[in-house]
Amino acid sequence: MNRQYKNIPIQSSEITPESLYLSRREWLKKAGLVGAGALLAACGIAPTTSPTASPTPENDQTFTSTSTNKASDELGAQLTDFDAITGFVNYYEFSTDKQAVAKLAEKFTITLWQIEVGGMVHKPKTYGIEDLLRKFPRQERIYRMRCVEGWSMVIPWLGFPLASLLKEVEPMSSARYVRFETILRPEEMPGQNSPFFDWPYVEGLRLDEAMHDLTIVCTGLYGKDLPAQNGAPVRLVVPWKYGFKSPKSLVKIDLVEQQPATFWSVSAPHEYGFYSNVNPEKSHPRWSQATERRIGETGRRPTLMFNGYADQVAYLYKDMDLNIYY
Ligand SMILES: Nc1nc2c(c(=O)[nH]1)N[C@H]1C(S)=C(S)[C@@H](COP(=O)(O)O)O[C@H]1N2
Ligand SMILES: [Mo]
Repeated sequence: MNRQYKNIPIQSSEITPESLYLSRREWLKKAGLVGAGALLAACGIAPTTSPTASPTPENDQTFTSTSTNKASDELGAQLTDFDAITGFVNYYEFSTDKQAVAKLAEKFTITLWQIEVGGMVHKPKTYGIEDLLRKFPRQERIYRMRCVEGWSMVIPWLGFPLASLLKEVEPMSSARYVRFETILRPEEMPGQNSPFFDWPYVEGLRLDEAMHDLTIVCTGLYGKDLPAQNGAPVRLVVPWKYGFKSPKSLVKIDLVEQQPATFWSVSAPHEYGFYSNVNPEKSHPRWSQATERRIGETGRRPTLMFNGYADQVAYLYKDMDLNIYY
């Protein structure tokens, strides 16, 4: 909690107001209003579901979303509850038990963090988190996160395009891929004592994927700094790929010539490829990827090609057979 960069301002105009983040019940409490009718009348919030549908306990747990505010993604889906985003996480360095991670990550040290950007660049540079926040103003990006395991969330991240950072270090023309390395600290991360994986967790993108505006360096969510369990102090988010292509706790970014090895493709090569674009038509060897469970919803919804970002990213793969390059 005692982060040195806690007081770096973010542009408030870019952040969704807190009222839009709170559950209807919480909002009512804060606003001192007494009933849902009063809430709707008082601030003109229109429910995304049919206005005649009566609220249920399940609805009450979800977050308010309207067509006129930013508290939904561009497909109109509501933000996932903060408690779910921070309480149900994949972070194998701590545990393979999603609900055990938050507690285990409580004392993770994130002060004096540095991130080294180098490899095939003209101006290699090491940034403290404070430098990053000062240099690259963070914006809110509401993205869908689709885990390869078949669940998904809608998360209001705070971050800035990775492209801004890469441009500053000036990639050489021979650079074709970007390699991401995360922290190795087994004394604070019990999962790193597991011999079943090759630590540290590493990932990679093709340079054009890395330069795409959707690809962000992420330092926060829900208008605040990242919680440790979500990858504090700095992670990557690549929304059209399965969640594991969004590495947490980044310490190193290298421009390279050859396609880099990645944590999951090393650990299970016939199950995970380098690209790992969300693709409902390409099954995982052990299960279908056609549908997903949106956390907070009942039932399943169809998974969309490139996680619904096809209009923005399909061109990156236009000459590729996605059954081979999965
Ligand atoms: N360093 C690291 N990054 C990681 C992981 C991990 O185990 N270690 N898990 C990945 C997986 S499988 C997913 S689905 C996302 C989940 O991000 P979230 O918990 O913030 O939603 O983080 C990814 N980044
Ligand atoms: Mo995942």
